Amino acid sequence: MSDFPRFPAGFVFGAATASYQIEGAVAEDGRGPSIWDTYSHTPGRTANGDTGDVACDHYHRYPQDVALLRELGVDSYRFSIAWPRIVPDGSGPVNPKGLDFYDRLVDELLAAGIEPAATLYHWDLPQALETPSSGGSAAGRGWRVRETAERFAEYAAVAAERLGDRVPRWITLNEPWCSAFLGYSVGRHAPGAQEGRGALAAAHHLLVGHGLAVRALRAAGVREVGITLNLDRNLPASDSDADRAAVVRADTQHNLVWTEPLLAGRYPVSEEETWGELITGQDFRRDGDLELIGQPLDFLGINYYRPIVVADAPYREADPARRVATDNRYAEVRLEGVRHTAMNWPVVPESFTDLLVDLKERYGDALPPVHITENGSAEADEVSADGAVHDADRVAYLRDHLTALRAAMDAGVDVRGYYVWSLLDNFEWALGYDKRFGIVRVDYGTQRRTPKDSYRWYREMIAAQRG
Ligand code: IFM
Repeated sequence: MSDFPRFPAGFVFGAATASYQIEGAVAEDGRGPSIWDTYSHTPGRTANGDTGDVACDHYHRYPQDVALLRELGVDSYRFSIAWPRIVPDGSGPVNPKGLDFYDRLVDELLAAGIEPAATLYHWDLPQALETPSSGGSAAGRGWRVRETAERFAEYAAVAAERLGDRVPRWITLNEPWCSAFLGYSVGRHAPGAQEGRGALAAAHHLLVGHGLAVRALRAAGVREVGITLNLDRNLPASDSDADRAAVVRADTQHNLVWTEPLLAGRYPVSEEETWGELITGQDFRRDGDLELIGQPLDFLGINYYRPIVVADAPYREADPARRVATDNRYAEVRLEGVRHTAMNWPVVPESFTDLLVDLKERYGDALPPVHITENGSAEADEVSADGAVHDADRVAYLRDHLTALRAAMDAGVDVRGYYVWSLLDNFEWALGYDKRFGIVRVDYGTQRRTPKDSYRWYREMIAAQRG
């Protein structure tokens, strides 16, 4: 017990999931289709053609999952609300049965003594907002257009109106980098577009949507409002000027594009050297946007998994039609000499400390209290003869990252909570069900849940804080 890192009284321990990754029941109780339904059902988009149609069947099994959380001893559970369950067409009529589901979930959590933390957007955009359905009221074109941000705020208001009396912590967006750049530039996430300018417009409109949703949530009187970013620790592959410049481009796109408007009231000074003419001629920004986006936050959510080693890879002028705003502006290099998880991500806990300390140095008092809203590892889990999953690598990952987090707190970063990713094995987006992040194993054939050794380690670690 003695090697558990120690956290101050009141520090929040939690576990996280997301709607499309666990719920299933995609055509039940009036839920509309999302861009992830369309994307995952498009041949060749996901590993093994996996979809979230059933996932962990959490929509029906949520009482069992809440019981697992209670047994784990967490203070808080971070889940996401599926926009297409609440407003199936993206705009227009609200679906009461969708709201009822989250109502039941929230009440079940509260009865178990667990504080709910709700994310409004974990990537499941109503399909009608990307591609209008015939007869529907939505205009379409996804996050490329400002109207989607406005519809998002309307949905936020509906959700907060119904759940805001019992859900104290609200997260507007999860990892907008993935929505904008993986979704509209690299094409590896829904809606699978490969555009340069479209991705930059999406990034901006996501931030506008965040700002509008903050207003809606505050108007509904919720207690705490924040946003979750997957900030990256970008390290140069060498000392060369070219690789260092590549780090500036990677930092701009992964981090500064979000943190500068959110925390410093400006767009990144390095945006022109990062995106060139894609950003200089932009017409999607409006007067007043920075004030909207930069409204004070109660907390900043940070998801951290790994550092990225970055090398120079200049813009490929040769193929202007497929200019993308991300992966041809730098290259990612494998970090040797450290363990890699099943995602092939390097395990470097010190980078977690450095990321947080650097953020504090850059933004000072403008950095709100931080919640680590995701951290965890996908491992090649095996079920032993005794039926257990002895996931020692995941245990080590969690222990070392919690220790690194504590080091950042000792260095002056105000961190208030930590949510492990994830409670359950789940649908890992384009990688399907092959990658397992859960501290609870899910047998997708039977839907049987088996707590892994990491679940027991986390439970003991939480108990040790209180004992
Ligand atoms: O599974 C994802 C989650 O949806 C968002 N953050 C990263 C996780 C692991 O890739």
